[in-house]
Amino acid sequence: MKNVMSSKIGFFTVAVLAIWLKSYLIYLYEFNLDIQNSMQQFLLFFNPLSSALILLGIALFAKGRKAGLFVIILHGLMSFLLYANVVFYRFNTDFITIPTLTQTSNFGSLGGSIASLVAWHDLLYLVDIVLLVAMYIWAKPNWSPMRMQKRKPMLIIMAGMLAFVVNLSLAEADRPQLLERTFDRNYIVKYLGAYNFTVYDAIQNVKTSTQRVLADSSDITEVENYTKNKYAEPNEDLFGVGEGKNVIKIHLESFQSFLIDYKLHGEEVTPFINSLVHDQSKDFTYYENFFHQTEQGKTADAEFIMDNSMYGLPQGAAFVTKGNNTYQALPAIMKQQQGYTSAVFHGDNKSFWNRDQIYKSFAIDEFYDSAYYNMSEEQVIGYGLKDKPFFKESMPYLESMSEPFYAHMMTLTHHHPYLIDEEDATIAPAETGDGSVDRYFQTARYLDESLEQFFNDLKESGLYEDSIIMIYGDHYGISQNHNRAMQELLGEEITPYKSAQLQRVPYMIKVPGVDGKGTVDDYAGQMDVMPTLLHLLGIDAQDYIQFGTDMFSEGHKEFVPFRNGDFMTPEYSKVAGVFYDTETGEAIENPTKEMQEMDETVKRELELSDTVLYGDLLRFYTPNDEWEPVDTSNYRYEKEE
Ligand code: GP9
Ligand code: MN
Repeated sequence: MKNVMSSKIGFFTVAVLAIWLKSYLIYLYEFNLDIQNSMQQFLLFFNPLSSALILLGIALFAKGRKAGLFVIILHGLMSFLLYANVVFYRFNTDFITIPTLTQTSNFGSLGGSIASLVAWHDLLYLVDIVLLVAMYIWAKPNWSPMRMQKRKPMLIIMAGMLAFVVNLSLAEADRPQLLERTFDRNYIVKYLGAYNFTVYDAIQNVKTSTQRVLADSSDITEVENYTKNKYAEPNEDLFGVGEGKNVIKIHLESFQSFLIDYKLHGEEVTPFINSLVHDQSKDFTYYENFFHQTEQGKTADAEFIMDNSMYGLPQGAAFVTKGNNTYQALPAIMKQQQGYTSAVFHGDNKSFWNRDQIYKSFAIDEFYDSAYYNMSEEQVIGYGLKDKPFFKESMPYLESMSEPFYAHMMTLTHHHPYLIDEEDATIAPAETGDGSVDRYFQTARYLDESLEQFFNDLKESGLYEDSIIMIYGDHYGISQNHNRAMQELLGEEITPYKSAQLQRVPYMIKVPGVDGKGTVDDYAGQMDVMPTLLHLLGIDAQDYIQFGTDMFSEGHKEFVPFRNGDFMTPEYSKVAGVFYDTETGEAIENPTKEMQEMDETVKRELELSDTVLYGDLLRFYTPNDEWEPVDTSNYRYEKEE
């Protein structure tokens, strides 16, 4: 012991081991990080090391005995950051982010109860600090008063960086695009640790605030001119027909339109959904040329687009990186204009995709996340709750909502890698040898059955008849990495053009009192859903900044931009830089002027949407006299016990 302590390096080593061990214990006992495999288990253990080496390593540049003091100070700061997260987590089941620190409302409610969030056993988290101080006092006289050769701390910091690179590569192997796609705070802490998460969060915030500071109120004018010009007047026969009706919006996870009427082993894969498409009772209208417009934010992008009629970002998820912007979202408009209450139902942790933050800006009243459901082992698979228990257990919550309501039901089981328990599989897998493609049909069948069960329950509860019901697919489920298997199943070559065609997702809608039109072939995208719904409710979409147009309107614009700049129209389309005849799929060598202009329009539309998000421009925009900016402090998604 004396030997170890007789050198600064020995003291430093003890400090590193202490913070490493403490961090790991806190991860295990204080946070619920949902470790799913041994790689995640290993990374959870490994991740504090790099931060400890780098941060405490810096202290060793200090002269002589002071180095020890700096080690203690940095160790103390790391401990403080970690402990602050522990306390914050106990209340919010989430980690501290810079915006949460500045939102005093978060702490307002926390202030009074902070005492109740501190536990006696927390004193244990101080033990290492006390020990380090004692050791320092005791061992310091033996230390050399000289500055350490710079080489040593340099080497230590480099070792820390190396550990970080190894850590990040292993994390990316387990969860590709971990940082680019900005999934979930839980994931970053699980894979990279609480300290790296803070650094990551700080970088994100500097980026965001610079863009925001550079924007001013005149920037919104150009956007407003564009959207007002694109706006399509409501169809007179339908304007307001749905006023005061409950709205139930159902999310079909990863559901692509090719599943509709698809037969595997001679059986329909989704007989119930097919029956809605070929609806004999004329309830539903089905859009066969409806496309998702999502990017890396996947589900979150779909939600974002459909509730704001704006594009997600080219990189990452707007839900996460623009989670504190000002919005004039569908739930807020419905609430302010017609007194709707709103809720989202989803059997996953509420912080995934930063939902628990951004939903406040959308003025979503209730968020029934996994905390509201029975998440026992047999009810859960993959990301979270299985769809059948999800719909079942949602019914009482749905029935308890005050009317009129806007309810968003988000399924989860039909999600990559399409895991399914044997007892839930009612169709044999496909036989391409590509596991996730083969199972895709099984989880689609399960989703189909769960939807049928939900429809039966809606009918029984009396909610079906008089509600507007919308069903949509959020994004593709089978990526281009699976072209070989898809080729086999679809019996045709998957060219880039065909891949773009496969971005069709279902959209169907039932409006009480209005006959469904069966299958319609108009081209539309997720962007168009919000103005369509607003007009059905009798709210003019014109007041708001929206990039989509009412699908039922005569003036509906039939071009569907994709987030990467490609687009579809009924006549021609652009895919990966090449124009095609949409009908024949033939490449067009000499695009007409109209096609080139469309290309420009699409680019401009995407850019304008991005400026709104980057500059947080809606804070400068007042839609109409009645509009009240959303006060996020009115919303909280903690389940009351
Ligand atoms: C997670 C779920 C899945 O809560 O919404 O998201 P995805 O991976 O499809 O974006
Ligand atoms: Mn999804």
